[in-house]
Amino acid sequence: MPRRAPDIAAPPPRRLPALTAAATLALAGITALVLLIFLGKISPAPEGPRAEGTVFYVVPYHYGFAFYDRDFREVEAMEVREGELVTLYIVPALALSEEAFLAYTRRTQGQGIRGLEAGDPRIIEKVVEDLDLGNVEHIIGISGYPVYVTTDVASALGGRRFRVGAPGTLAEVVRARDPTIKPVTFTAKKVGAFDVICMDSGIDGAGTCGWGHASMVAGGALVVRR
Ligand SMILES: [Cu+2]
Repeated sequence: MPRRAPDIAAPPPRRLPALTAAATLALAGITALVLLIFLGKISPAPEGPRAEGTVFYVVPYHYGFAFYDRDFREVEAMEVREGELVTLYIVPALALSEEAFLAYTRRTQGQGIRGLEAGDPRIIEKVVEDLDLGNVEHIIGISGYPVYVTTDVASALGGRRFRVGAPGTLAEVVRARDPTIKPVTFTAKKVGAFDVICMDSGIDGAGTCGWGHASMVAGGALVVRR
């Protein structure tokens, strides 16, 4: 009995019309999405620059403030234009390593404070005393602006004087999205120069950061230009 010759002709391609239609539709969808993102109609990241506006980092330390722009360059004052949306990220100096924190403290020592002259070693002693007393937080305010942010670094310190395994630089803390960072967003409606201060926590004028609290005034640190 002769064997049947194998069928050389390839079988007709199987058609999957439903699948093809679905793929075409998906492709069209992706194309439309990319087009919308490209045209700026929708934003792939809702927390983009539009939501936060101009960014500055504010580092409160015992007993003063340091200000940085978006690129972590230190600035004397935070300068913005009238009507601009501004976001300040408050990064307490105590969120950083002991070394970095003490470097900020030496700024205070270099200026002198509360009758103690510049360079007086007792200034650092007073800071350490405050840390041991639990006077570790600051309340950041801006005169004439609705800014009132209380830091929460105590939880990161966990009862210790300095934070264990803390990052050494502001940029590192920010990139790690450290939980000690507190944001505040506002619109610069008023023109002028405004002071950044550590607000009193009680009616007696006491603060949360202790001995040098009253000296925590950065005069004209927010400048709003027309
Ligand atoms: Cu303070």
